[in-house]
Amino acid sequence: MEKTWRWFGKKDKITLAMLRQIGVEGIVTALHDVPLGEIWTREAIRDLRELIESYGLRWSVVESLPVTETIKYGGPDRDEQIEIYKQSLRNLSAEGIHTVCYNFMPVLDWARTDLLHPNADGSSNLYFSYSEFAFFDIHILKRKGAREDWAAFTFPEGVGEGRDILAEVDALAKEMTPEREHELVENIVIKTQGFVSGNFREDDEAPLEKFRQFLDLYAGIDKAQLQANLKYFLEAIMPVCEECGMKMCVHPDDPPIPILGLPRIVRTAEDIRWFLNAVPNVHNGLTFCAGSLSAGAYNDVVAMAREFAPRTHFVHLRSCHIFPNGDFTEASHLGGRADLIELCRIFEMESPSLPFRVDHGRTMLGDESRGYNAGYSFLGRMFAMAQMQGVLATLEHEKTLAPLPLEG
Ligand code: DNO
Repeated sequence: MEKTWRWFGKKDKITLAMLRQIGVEGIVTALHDVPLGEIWTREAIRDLRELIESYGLRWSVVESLPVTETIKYGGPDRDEQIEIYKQSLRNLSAEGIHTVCYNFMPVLDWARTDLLHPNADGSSNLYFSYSEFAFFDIHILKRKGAREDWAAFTFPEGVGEGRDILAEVDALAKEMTPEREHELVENIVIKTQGFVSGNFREDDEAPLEKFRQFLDLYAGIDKAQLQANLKYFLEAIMPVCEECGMKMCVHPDDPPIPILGLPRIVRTAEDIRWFLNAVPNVHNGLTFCAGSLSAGAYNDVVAMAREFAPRTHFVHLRSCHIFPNGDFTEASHLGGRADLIELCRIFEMESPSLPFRVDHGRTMLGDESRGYNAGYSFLGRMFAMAQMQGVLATLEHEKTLAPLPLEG
């Protein structure tokens, strides 16, 4: 597979010169300065592409070309926004970039409650606590219907047995400090969203108010409607994708559970089967994010990789560990539920040129004070990248070994 790395553009503290030294071949990036919903011009794309190429690297994947909320909830200006999207796709293809990762998650791009959850060895990982997230929903966001939704929430089979989220939220409310409340808003709305989604910015003054307005846009939008809107979007852009050889790859919902009363449509094998069949075109594909999928106890990640490899255009290598109570954390790239070694074998067999990037990674050895984006450390990700390079080199080596004799 092609070894790529998510780089956040000229402002990223991790430079292209650094990436060259650690075995990166391709860059995954976006025009982060273009406001949401505006055309990515050929000039701006070329500018960034040439910068990347001047370091001996290539711009392999766009992550993300954001799909604006109006396309997701089916607002009055969605056709206009789809036209803009198509033009950006044409411009990217004219500059030689042919893989685009996007997501169809309403409002929130991804969610964690703790960005520096300590590991026993002194490093830290991202973490998702159901009770803290429910606390945020009920007491901080004060979403209408939140308490009822959490009262009805059930964990998937095998985890969270006997857990009473509302009782935990009430206990949390007694011990909550203004600092921890502030931190939860930072973690859920600002630090995880500011650098990726375009809906929220790091300097937003009233992020919760904005959040509520976004949520209101989805009143009455259920799973079937959101699926219909994804199909509408994909059918509209497929002719352009065919014409210019563009591979679209939707990112799974992270975490793969229903949250904030919003519909989620890329959580399970059944969901993925649905959207691949709804628009049965090879240009309509998947970002196989092993991390997002492995956070769902119902997902057999290896079986899913086997089934969906032919329609996978981009791979995120990351693995989650689910605790018996249902909370999850991001595990080592050689541990957790995702079995990244087997996934490398499956995807390498499918296509040796398929781009992958290590996703997230530990925060370690001083990463925490260097101002990197949440989940995108340098040393932690480099460590994970080295582990994956080792796995891939081993697989490559195995191919050249003479087969063992059948007997003896
Ligand atoms: C988080 C990322 C996501 C992803 C987008 C793709 O770390 O995996 O932000 O890039 O959802 O559109």
